[in-house]
Amino acid sequence: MGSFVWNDPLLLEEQLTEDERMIRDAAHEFCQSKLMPRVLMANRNEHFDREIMNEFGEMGFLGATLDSHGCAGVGYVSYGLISREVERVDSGYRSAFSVQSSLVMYPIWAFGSEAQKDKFLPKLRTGEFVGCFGLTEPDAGSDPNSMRTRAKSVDGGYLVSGSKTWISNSPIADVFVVWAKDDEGLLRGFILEKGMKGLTAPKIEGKMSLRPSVTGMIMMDEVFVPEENKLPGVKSLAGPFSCLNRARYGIAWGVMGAAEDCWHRARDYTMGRKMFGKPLAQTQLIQKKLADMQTEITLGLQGVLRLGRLFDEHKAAPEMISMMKRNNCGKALDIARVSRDMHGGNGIVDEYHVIRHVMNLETVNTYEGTHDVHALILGRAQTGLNAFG
Ligand code: TGC
Ligand code: FAD
Repeated sequence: MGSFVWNDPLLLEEQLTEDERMIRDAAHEFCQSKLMPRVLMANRNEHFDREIMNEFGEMGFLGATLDSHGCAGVGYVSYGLISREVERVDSGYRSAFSVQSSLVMYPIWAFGSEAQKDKFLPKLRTGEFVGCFGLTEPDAGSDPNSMRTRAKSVDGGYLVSGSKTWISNSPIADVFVVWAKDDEGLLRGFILEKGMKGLTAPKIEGKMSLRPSVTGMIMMDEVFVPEENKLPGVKSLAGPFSCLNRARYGIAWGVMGAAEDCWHRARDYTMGRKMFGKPLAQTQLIQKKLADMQTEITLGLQGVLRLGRLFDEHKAAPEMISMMKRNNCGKALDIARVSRDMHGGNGIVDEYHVIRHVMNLETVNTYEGTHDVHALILGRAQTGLNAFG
């Protein structure tokens, strides 16, 4: 019989290639030494340090799966491993990384013209430019097809009008990938640039979740967007959804990092804290909770590893991604809440970190398709009956 590794029960380590382990180790070292020391005050002050984007760029994280314009061209398991290390620190930092990579660089790379790729990808890769992705609107969240933003055809381009809300990075963005319907009602993607007349991106204040990430609106009042800034390769919701597939996959890995942080902190805390004359970790109830965390995280990681391999073989289906995004976000949120409880009163103090993960994971369970919306996607796929609309 083999031996049991408590923090890697099914030996994920052995399932990774040498290159994947190296990328993971470099990401772990960077995140713990550069991001972790900043996160407490960033969360307290609701502040995103813009410099982090340049540091991500130096590490080669941004657009890492793309294979042109200086991007690293790594596989999807490596992308997932980076996401897990970043979110082990904070979901807000992972948000900044995944929006730039999967929701801004990917659509330009996949649907953009050569001129668009040459103009935007190099600066997005280094973090010199920050990008954002505008799909959600005040009255179109889970149902993006009901969006009101319109791109009216005019001489030389389009006049784009409408408002997007809950947009990660928009207040600090240089590049805005915005989705709008054209005169024929077809869904199109446009690259808006900071400084265009009629374009503003006010910050949303007072978030109690994802505080180290900046979130805002995109207000567009007849913004003239030249023809050359339209993404030529998109004319339906399949465009933005193909970006969401990648971001949701990264989230499914990322939340396992946040969950692991909560689990390890709960184990350390309950081993060190004595109540009724013995360590809390020596009680049956605490051990059951630790065993549940260990099991769910192990299964969740095996699921995303398998999905990552399928991604690299071009066999990943959207429903597989819905399953892992939904399961891993829901399980991570449960684990964070239980870890908070196991820390007793200390669990509500930011210096113990778990309450921050609880607050963050409330958002992660909601964005990129809510927990219930992914259930409906899976329900539709297995019954053939559409519960939407
Ligand atoms: P439906 O009829 O299902 O599909 C319309 C068209 O889209 C295609 N499609 C997909 N293509 C690729 N991948 C997918 N996952 C796809 N899902 C759908 C579909 O084939 C069809 O194509 P075509 O060419 O035939 O037109 O559309 P519906 O309107 O019934 O959609 C329903 C539903 C619920 C599936 C969908 O609207 C949904 O997923 N809603 C959730 C919305 C969402 O995820 N929003 C995310 C906003 S961005 C964000 O949250 C970023 S946070 C990032 C961060 O900070 O980290
Ligand atoms: P709603 O769609 O109004 O849903 C409310 C509730 O109703 C949910 O519980 C949902 O599950 C439920 N519900 C909806 N439809 C059904 C149904 N048919 N049957 C049963 N229940 C249903 N969007 C972007 O475009 N870009 C971003 O960068 C971005 N970043 C974000 C950052 C943060 C911090 C947050 C909070 C959100 C972000 N979003 C972004 C938006 C996010 O994707 C939406 O919040 C999400 O899709 C849900 O939409 P909604 O908030 O309008 O909720």
